[in-house]
Amino acid sequence: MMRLHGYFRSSAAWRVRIALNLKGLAVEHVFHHLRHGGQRAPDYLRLNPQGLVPVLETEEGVVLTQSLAICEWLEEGWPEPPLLPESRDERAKVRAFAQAIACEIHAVQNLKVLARLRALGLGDEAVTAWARETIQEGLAACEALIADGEGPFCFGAQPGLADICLVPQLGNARRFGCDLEAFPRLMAADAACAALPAFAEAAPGRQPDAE
Ligand SMILES: N[C@@H](CCC(=O)N[C@@H](CS)C(=O)NCC(=O)O)C(=O)O
Repeated sequence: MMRLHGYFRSSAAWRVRIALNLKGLAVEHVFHHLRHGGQRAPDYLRLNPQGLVPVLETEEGVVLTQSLAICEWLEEGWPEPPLLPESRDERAKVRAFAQAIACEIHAVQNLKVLARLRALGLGDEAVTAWARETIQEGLAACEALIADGEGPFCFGAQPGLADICLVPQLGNARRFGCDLEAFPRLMAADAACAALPAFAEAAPGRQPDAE
């Protein structure tokens, strides 16, 4: 059986949990407590020298890192239901939306960056404001990217890679107190996702390591 290394609150691991659920794939979960430094344990660093979750170990023992690479690997191995549209143009748009979240929002407000800001002397209030403003600004761009779409999901009638990235990022947005009322399309996609067991069961609060 495949093995997913994660942490209940990790939005990157959350993405992979959703993708696995959408594909109907069962995995063994291994949880690493990020606030206690589990990701820096020598055994874990041998798996992922970046010291980040998620890691997916395949049945053949191949070690995969980076949530978007893992989602695309799942897509190639189990094409149904598809996480990416058929049209090449649309696929590029979905990937761009996913990367707008993974590279431009999440990467700027993740645990490691916030810890660095604290180490540089910023207090809790300033660090929270950094995260909140980063997310708010990034989500405004995401809202504009899909504003003309029909929905209910980010790119049409079926959930896909964009939704897989959006839902965990909205989880972070709520944690940092963002004002989400300005984002009706994102909220509609979030609501459509929340109604699906694949998304609901991947939520942090449903994981065995949830606190
Ligand atoms: N780009 C990576 C991001 C992974 C990442 O930032 N993971 C966070 C949790 S969401 C982590 O492991 N943080 C540990 C740390 O910062 O020490 C991916 O998409 O997999």
